Amino acid sequence: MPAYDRNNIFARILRGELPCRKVHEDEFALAFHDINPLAPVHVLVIPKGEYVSQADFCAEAPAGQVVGFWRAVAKVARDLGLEPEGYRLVANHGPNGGQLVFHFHVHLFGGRPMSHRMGNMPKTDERK
Ligand code: DGP
Repeated sequence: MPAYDRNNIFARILRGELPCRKVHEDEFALAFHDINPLAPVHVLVIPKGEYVSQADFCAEAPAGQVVGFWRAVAKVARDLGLEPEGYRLVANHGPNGGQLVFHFHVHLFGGRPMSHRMGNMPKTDERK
């Protein structure tokens, strides 16, 4: 994995240097709509801190921040009304995982049934 780049896109969004369509913000996390949505709801949740990946985040972040981040993910899903029908969480890790932005983030997909083909990201026209 690369070292953390303080000028990656999500770092710049966190600093307010680039705009985003914000869904939620608290002391642990920022959530915003993905620029290229793959589902009716496609939100990214990122921790406040310099973490390249989920592995980096879990190894390096204080325990309270890890808990706070994952609670924020759950809150976003709940607040967007996704709980009753369900949703999918994805965290891409490294090149084989398809990670493009090296600031740890969780994709939250909802608003339609997801495929069982877990190896692929959902496509906009995908059906069950
Ligand atoms: P990943 O492959 O897991 O690293 O996904 C990166 C996601 O980030 C991808 O779905 C597109 C999204 N993205 C990239 N640049 C921007 C941006 O400037 N704004 C927003 N909102 N999303 C972005």
